[in-house]
Amino acid sequence: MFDKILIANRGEIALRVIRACREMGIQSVAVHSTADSDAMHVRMADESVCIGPPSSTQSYLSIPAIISACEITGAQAIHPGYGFLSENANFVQIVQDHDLTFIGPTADHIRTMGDKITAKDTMKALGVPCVPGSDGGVASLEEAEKIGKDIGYPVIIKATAGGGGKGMKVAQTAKDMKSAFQTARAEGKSNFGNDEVYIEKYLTTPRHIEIQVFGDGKGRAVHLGERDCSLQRRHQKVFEEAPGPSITAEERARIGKVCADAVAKINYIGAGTIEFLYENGEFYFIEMNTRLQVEHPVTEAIFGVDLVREQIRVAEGLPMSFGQDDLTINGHAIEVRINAEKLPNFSPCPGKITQFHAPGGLGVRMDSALYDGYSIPPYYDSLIGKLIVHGRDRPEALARLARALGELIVDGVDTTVPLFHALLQEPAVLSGDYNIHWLEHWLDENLQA
Ligand code: MV4
Repeated sequence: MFDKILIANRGEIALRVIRACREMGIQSVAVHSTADSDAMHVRMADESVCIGPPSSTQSYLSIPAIISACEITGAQAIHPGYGFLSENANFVQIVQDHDLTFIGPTADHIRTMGDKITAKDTMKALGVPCVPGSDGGVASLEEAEKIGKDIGYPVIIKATAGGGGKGMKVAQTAKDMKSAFQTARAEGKSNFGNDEVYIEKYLTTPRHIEIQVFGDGKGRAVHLGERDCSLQRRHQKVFEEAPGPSITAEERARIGKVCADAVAKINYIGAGTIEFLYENGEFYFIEMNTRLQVEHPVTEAIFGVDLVREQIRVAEGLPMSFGQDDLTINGHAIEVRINAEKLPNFSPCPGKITQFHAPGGLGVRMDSALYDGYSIPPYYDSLIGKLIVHGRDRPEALARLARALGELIVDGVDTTVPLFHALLQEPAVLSGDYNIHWLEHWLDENLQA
């Protein structure tokens, strides 16, 4: 059993992990940059270590600094949270070389899923339905043009090392192929040092549906249903819900079993998310994330489980505390991401919080590292809180979200809260009838102007 865990992260997710540790009787170690000396995660942890200057590359991404912090404090394991080093296979290898435990998947699984072509090949072989397209990488424009002809336009060219929408280009017709192919390759090369690309049929109006999976690393795995994360702007999710408003119990059981069986077969350990595009009743695999995700609380709400506790348990070699038959859905949950950003352009808005009041009451969870008088530093991402509501059904969750947003006070900086008040007036949001493009279109018509 671990006595002490180091959390290689900051903000609300660091608090999330510290809370799980405390409930399990495990000591927590926070690490922080000099810009975060007064941050809530430093206050809330049992111990803290300053690991470097404000720049992430010299602090939260500094592998030597984090390993040293473990050695200084005697922490036996590292929880990476999300972002930063959470999907860095090289880091996982170094952690293990220092006889420490990485609370997450193996370096091999992270590497496999980090390369999108290898991930797709792996999932396809495991029986997971994928978007039709090239069989592996496409090395030449001639080959790309032949594939375009075979599968039919529109197609999308994706960099195998891509992420966050970078290195992704749509070719609407054969005429667009040359420039799309060359641009995708060039972006892969410049952003990720890898110009390998693959091609898929472009789905025009899908939803983004992701399946939460969890494995014990010994061939047992479960699924915890789906989240619909279609409401996003520039590949940043802003509103997530579970269960997905368009997914039936039969579809969930079917795709869920496919995903759980797939990760069981590869002895996957810990939390993972299998991302799909969902269109006309079909699921198409696109990517797998080998980490705990920002939006995990909506899944926790409807299943009544603590995913971080389970991550720590399986990292210790213990079994998961539930099997598939123990997992039943209770009600509906919605998360909105509160960012310190100024509308309409979502420009980052760091600064001093003059007043903070988190909403509460039945079915309300606010994960945030804010406090009165805290200064949001300008060096990190703009997520300052997640408001998660849970109701017996979707209408109740929506009403609770409106009520809780009304109670929330964040003064001193601009936030994305007004966006959510506006979205809760929209028939498409109220009915759940949206896709991955809906929010960007709505913003064009209602905010940008
Ligand atoms: C696609 C697609 C349509 N067809 N693949 C965007 C980021 C990366 N994770 C995959 N992405 C997409 N892949 C095919 N074959 C449309 C997108 C996409 C998208 C996906 C999920 C959520 C939001 C999105 C916004 C724009 C494009």
